[in-house]
Amino acid sequence: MPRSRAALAALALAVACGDGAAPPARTPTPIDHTTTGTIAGQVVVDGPVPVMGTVNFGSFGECASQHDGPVPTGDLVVHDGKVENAFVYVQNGLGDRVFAIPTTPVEIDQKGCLYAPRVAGAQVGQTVRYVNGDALLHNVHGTPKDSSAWNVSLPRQGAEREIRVDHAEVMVSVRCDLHPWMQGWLGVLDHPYFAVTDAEGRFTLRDVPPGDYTLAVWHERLGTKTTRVTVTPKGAAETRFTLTAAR
Ligand SMILES: [Cu+2]
Repeated sequence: MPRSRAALAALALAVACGDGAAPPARTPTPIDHTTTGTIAGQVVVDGPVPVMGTVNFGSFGECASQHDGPVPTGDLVVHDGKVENAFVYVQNGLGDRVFAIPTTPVEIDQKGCLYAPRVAGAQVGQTVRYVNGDALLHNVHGTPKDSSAWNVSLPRQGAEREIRVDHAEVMVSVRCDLHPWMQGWLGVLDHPYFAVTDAEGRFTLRDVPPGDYTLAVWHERLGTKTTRVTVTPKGAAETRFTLTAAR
């Protein structure tokens, strides 16, 4: 192969592999905010729900000592059938619209050897800032399937590291390799229409262009589900997801 062709091939390979750098900014599609509406709703669970376990801190007394008594694992927070920490997002229907990447970082703390929040969302290319609120070493190990993994060390209280995820993925698992119970989840989308349910299982997506959408929910223990929802001009669509606990 001539040298110039070899160089071109090497360049093409380098571009194809990527290096985790932020993709070039694309011009956002204009949205007519006078016609946008909302999608609101609630995530509930039908039938009996297993009792959430408690964290086994093992020999990590410096983690256990930050809490008064047993600490729930956090993977199944349900109050009267209302599901907290479910991730709700528009899965389909936005067409080829391009959305601006928010300049505000998503911040996730590590406090008492737990991720706070446990479930979070970010846009592709948005800064996600992991902060260490504990006076001990944590690492943050994210393992997306479609983007580069990251594994950053946060050796002391107040330390922080920022990452970005290159491709949409629901959900990305985030763990600390030192403390095996530490589990976080990051939902990454190429648009801003996602939310994590509150203690009442509620969520609201705002400024949604009129249209027909597939709305999806993800929960780490209760699985996934989709539903169809229509947003009329200035409309307020209301929906409800009913999940079932595995027997
Ligand atoms: Cu840790």
